[in-house]
Amino acid sequence: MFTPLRFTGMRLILKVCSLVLILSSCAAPVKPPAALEVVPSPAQLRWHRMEMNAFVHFSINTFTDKEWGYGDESPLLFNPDSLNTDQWTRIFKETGFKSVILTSKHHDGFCLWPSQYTVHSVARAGNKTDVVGSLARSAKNEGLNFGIYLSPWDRNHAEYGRPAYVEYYRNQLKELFGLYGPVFEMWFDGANGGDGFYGGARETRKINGSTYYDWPGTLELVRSMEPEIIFFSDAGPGVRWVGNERGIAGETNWNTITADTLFAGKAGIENLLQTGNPDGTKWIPAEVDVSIRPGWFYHASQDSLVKSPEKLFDIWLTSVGRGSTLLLNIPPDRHGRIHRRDEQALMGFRKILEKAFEKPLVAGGALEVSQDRGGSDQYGAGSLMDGDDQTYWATDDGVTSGTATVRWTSPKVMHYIMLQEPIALGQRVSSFVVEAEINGAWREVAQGTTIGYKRVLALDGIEASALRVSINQSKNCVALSTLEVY
Ligand code: FUL
Repeated sequence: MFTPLRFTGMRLILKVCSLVLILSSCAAPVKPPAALEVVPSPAQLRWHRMEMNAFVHFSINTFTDKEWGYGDESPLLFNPDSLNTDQWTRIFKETGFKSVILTSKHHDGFCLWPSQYTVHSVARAGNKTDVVGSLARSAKNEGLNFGIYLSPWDRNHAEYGRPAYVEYYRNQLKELFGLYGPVFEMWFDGANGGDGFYGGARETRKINGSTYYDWPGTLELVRSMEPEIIFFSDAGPGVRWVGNERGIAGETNWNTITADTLFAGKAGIENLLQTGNPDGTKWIPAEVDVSIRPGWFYHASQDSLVKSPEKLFDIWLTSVGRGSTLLLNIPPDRHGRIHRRDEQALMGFRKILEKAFEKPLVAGGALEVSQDRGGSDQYGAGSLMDGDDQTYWATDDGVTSGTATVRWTSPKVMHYIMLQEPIALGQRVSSFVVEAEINGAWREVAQGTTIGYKRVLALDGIEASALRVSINQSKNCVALSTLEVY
């Protein structure tokens, strides 16, 4: 029977339950870690996530067998007989590149588009195709971003070294951005040979790179046309040169650096560019530019020297695997096509990459961390292997070290470990160690300093039943978004 007393008791229980529910849902949510002072912009975050971009050096040098033309070459020499930018972008897309950056003008001053500001362009070439326009279209069709390299050093222009040249350079930027935008990255090359001949005159024109180009004015102009643009130069401000052309980012690789005393072309800063500076005041990550061949331009004599798929994979490990973005140059040949040897190397590289990182080893056993931030699952171990680099494990404020341990039900063969920090909050980790449980005993199998956007370390096929990552030092509380094992 249903008694009034029992009815009242039931109502009381229900009320208490709903109060508990309300209270628990009102429990203060755990606050995310505060971001560090220096963080990437949204455009820089997008750039990090691109990971691999294609670079294209194509110009009159392709036909004169030079790396640095003098600027007095006849435009008629530029004469590819089966130019096909769709072929380039198809190959780039298949390789996994997210963009292509083209030398619209190299140091010799020859323009790959019919610029209204000079006659030294494709307008007077053997093949008059507007290569910049054609590639911009092909890239768009493949869903690749488009970037522009416009050499500041110009050996063709009669006014190089004088104010009129800077105006010419800016007019060309306006022309390029107006005709071929959107442009995601602008490449300002720091090279300046210092001697040679200009505009046909055999003379030396020394410039002071830090003041002559008036970079702040040029950047302002470009930003007014493309507010989100990433500027590459030795010193950024969007991304910095990595300090070498061998495909090697620093094992210690800070995305931060203090740019005030740097400028494009400044000598003697290669080491600093490679490692960055933990106390740097700006987020200016390193971009790793390297060519698939010994030269930046195509030379038939280098057909046998195209980097092997294995070498390209090594370069991926020392660039993307060290938290940088890889900018790999693939120069079209004299036909205006990517040579089959380069295509084969790229496809082989893609296969190695896919095979190595096809599927992470799913932890069959426990995944544990030393501490969940505020005791909340949201910042717990589950975020490390969820395949989402936006969620992360974090410790309480002030706790600058911690461990994450993954256990499998049986020993597994392991080749790589991949770690990621949630860099939208800044870059934190400066020291970590990886240990593996092999035949019941723990042993150190890898160690490093920085992690950043992504860090991949080789584990050399060890057979282990558990892995432990110890973050020994972090700028503030520990935050890690990915721990995957392959
Ligand atoms: C250097 C240039 O001098 C090379 O020719 C090439 O363009 C490379 C990417 O940058 O500074």
